[in-house]
Amino acid sequence: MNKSLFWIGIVVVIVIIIATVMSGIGQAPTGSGTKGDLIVEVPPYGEAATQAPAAPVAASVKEFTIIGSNYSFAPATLTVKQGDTVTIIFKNNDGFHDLKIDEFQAATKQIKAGAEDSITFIADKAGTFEYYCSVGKHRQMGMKGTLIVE
Ligand SMILES: [Cu+2]
Repeated sequence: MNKSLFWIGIVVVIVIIIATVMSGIGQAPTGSGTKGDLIVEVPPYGEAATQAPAAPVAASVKEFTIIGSNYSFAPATLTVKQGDTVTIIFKNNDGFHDLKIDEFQAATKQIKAGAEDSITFIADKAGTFEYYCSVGKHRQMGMKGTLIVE
């Protein structure tokens, strides 16, 4: 009697495991771990779970800090990938400056020494672009840099 109860117990456990696995396959990968480790080991579920976050990785967010002074930017070259969301934090060390990139309609405010402003844009065009200071003749005096979108 005890022995048959034992086997009924085993069958019940197996049925519960199968039911849990099947429900895991049927569900969209929500990423919630409420079903426990058992679900993670089922290949269709595991692959879906690792593919889900892959989409946002393709277009990444790049953040740079550019220091402005009389009359240059540092760094003077930035390289990003096409499609990247680019944020430039412009910190002005001395003088009165801004930072503009015409092709992406991106421009900081004109700011005093010690101030900072930032711009964010999507680098949706490949090529080589110039960022520059639009105050006075600063651009002609060399206050410019190169943005490479590859
Ligand atoms: Cu300037």
